[in-house]
Amino acid sequence: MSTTLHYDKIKDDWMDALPLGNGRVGAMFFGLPGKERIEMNEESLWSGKPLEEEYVSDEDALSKLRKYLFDEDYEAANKYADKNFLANPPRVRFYETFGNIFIDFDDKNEADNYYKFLDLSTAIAGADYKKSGSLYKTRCFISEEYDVLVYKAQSDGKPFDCTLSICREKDEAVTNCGDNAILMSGMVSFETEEIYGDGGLGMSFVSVLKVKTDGKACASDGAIRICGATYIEVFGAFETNYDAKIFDYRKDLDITSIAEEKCERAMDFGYAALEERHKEDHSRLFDKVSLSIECEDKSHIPTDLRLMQVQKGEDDPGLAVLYYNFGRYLLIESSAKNATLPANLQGIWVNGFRPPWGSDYHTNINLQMNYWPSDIANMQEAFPVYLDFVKNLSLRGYDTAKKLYGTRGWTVHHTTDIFGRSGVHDSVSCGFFPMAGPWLCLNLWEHFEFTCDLSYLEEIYPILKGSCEFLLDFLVESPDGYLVTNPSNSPENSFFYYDKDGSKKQTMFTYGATIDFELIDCIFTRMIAACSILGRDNDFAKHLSDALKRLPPIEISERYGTIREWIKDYEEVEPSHRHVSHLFALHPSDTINENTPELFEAAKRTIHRRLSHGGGATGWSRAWIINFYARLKDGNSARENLLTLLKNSTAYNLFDMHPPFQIDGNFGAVSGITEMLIQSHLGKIGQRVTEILPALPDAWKKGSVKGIKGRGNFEFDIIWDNNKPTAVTVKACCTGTLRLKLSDNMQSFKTQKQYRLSGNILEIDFAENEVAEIVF
Ligand code: FUC
Repeated sequence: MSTTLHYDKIKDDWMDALPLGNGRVGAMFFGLPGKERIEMNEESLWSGKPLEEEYVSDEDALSKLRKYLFDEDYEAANKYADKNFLANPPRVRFYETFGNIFIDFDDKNEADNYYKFLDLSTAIAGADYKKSGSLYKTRCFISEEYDVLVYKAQSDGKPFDCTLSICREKDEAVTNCGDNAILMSGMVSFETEEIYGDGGLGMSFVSVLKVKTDGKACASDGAIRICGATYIEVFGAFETNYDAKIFDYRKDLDITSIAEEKCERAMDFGYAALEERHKEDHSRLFDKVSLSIECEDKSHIPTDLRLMQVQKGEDDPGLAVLYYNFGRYLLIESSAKNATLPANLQGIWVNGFRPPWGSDYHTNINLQMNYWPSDIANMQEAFPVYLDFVKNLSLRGYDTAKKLYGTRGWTVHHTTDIFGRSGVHDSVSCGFFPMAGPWLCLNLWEHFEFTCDLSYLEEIYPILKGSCEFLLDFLVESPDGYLVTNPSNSPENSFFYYDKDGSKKQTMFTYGATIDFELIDCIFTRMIAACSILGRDNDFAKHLSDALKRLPPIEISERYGTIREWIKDYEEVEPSHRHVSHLFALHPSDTINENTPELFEAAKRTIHRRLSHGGGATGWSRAWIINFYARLKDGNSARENLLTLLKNSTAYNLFDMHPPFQIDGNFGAVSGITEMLIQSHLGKIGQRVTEILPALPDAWKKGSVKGIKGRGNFEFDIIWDNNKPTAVTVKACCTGTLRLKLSDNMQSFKTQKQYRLSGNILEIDFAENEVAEIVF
């Protein structure tokens, strides 16, 4: 079965622990027989507070900066922008741990027959072991409906003694409440630091833990001592006073009462009923999709050993399926259910206080990548928090666009936090990426194409329009007469140039990076479609089409034969760079495709050049490459890169490794694998063409997938054998016409439905909820 991660070794390391979540509350379950540890998270527990960003720029400053950049006086531009445009403070703070729950068993004898697992289909983790002659079973899950962590330890033999405690190691106080409960509360404190701004106290947090046992429980000194138990059940609630709707905390929330009530309710409902309900709730989301590839069944082998075997060069399609399911599971657990914020760089799971990159929201690819799979892999329930977040962020971004660029509309730059910061952060070179706002809009649009929900389109319309207004005003005429972005960067990548004294220098900061035009083309085209679908803003749509005609085209580099990354054919500093931003038009956008053969070939050379210099070194970059190869219809290379992702960038608990842990690679890979099985980005908006198994690797000879989605709101079950589809079941989730590309191996088919053939496109009209089978 490809839905269980399991291990036979006891390991006391966060990276070997197993993630649980209900969207809002997260936990890493360690499964330790001596002193059990569960590290807790709550999606909003960040340091810092809302703050007004300061900049000293004005219109003259922007003109001056633009001139430096057009003159390629990049050093002066950098210095000038650093002084005038960088936000003060320049960095966003951190997502933090909620603390650790410990269940310290008195019996420290060695455990054997150890089995630790995470069942993705039930979202329950646990450990079974023998200790001092008793068989212990521990189980842990996070209830969606009751919004609590639930843990149970049971022995089949002698009663045991243990102590339950919770500890955050910062800002907290723990007190007892009666004999069977403890309460941890505090306010997040943070220091004054030049790059992060003033210190102070931030949001409040509370956790309540209650215990039920057949032994004797007695709370004292902020811990609960349990004696003579054959079982303990722990119910834990975790609250902060942050409210994502206002990007701020609320002083009027009594989070202690909320936490106490949640625990009480859960305890009254009882462990067995909670577990039953939890399984039902979870399977409704998780079971929507299933993938199977015929191969040797290695599911009995511990997951870490399977990964080691793949690292040694063995093939294991079953592990790829497990990894796929794990990625889907992670998005559901960090972004669906009770989530109010989107998944950050680590989803909702962090260890300690200063996680890498603050575990923040990076918006020059990472946040967007997190949501690539939400529609195609049928996890729409994970999407609303992304929509809410971008909507709120756009409101902040109006001020930023006006202050920094004097434009209408809104934008944000390459990082943000739960307080909606939107300026130029970190450093001018990587931070000056005002294209993050438009890029965030693409995910919003994609959700429309997958759902065809007109009321949703109404909802996102002002966000898209605001982004286009920003772009229209931000574009400026270049010395060559094109409309270009200035300032700009091709995310985090540098090129060589010669300064006016003829010395060879490097810069990231520039004007007119290729990704910008690909993005503008993508967003304007979609906005024009939105105007026409909703019958609005004709003049505005006309402005957009006029501007589109004046953008620079995507060029092929004479130097390398690749897609050119910048406005000029500059020499690359790092040919292996992890960002491949100039292929945005191949994926996630669509203007480089098999109907643009020269660019399509240049895109192949672009990836090849990156990889031949050691590219794809970070997990998320490798995951993007899988998507690229899928779009290039090269299933064998997509599979090879998936294997490399497993080999080089995957931890034993299957977390993606940048390194360190970063969740975007997990999500990017789910998107990539799904794109190997279905694509629907070609054809006109509203008349997209679906392709079945467009990039199926030779090695995946026989298999099936159920529940994946195509644009137009169709759901597909596909069975294949001998590398050819044998049957496709289509469910129309709304009324519409399916356009299915009949590739060479699909020419002879049968279906009970009426159909039309237009060249190699099979067209079938569907009513909402209608299901039809096509047999090949
Ligand atoms: C992007 C990447 C880095 C890292 C960071 C969180 O800026 O360039 O590799 O993933 O986000």
